[in-house]
Amino acid sequence: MALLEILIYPDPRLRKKAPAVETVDRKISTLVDDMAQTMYAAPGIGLAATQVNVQQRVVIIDLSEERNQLQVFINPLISDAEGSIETEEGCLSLPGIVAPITRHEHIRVCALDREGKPFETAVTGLLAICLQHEVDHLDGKVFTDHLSRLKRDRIRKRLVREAKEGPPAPTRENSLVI
Ligand code: GNR
Ligand code: NI
Repeated sequence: MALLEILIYPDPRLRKKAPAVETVDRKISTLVDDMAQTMYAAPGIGLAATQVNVQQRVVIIDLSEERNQLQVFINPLISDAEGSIETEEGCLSLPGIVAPITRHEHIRVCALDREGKPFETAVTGLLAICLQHEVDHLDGKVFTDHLSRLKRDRIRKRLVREAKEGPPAPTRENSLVI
């Protein structure tokens, strides 16, 4: 297993649209293991391959308290999106930033599991939110793309400044709440 480097916005590599995985082979399995180690260490509840500079449609999510229920979505396709729900989203590629984002509350997703077997499931709530956030990453989008240009620019400038000056001391008050 290997800890991977997470790209920080506005890294232009976060803007690439990832192509579909053609075959779920040992390489993909290793990628999933490395992504899981990286997500658990961060810590985060989800991670898209785009964030670790791998251009492949691979997403992992673990919403469990014990951090032992990894869900793998290869080539995820969202359909039947319904309802809307607003939550404070964060992103490992935008450290220290949270903002309220509106997503669909209920979706269907079909994907391949880590064995390459197709499955389809209806998901709701935080899992639905997280999946939409991760599929956005695979399409080269980040959550600030859902905000006004003013808010997006403020966040981008803050992250550019922090990349130069180093992050602020880790006090709770440093979180930029839009
Ligand atoms: O760890 C994460 N938390 C989170 C909270 C609300 C909505 C989405 C997320 S995903 C994020 C990890 C991440 O950046 N995934 O791309
Ligand atoms: Ni993210």
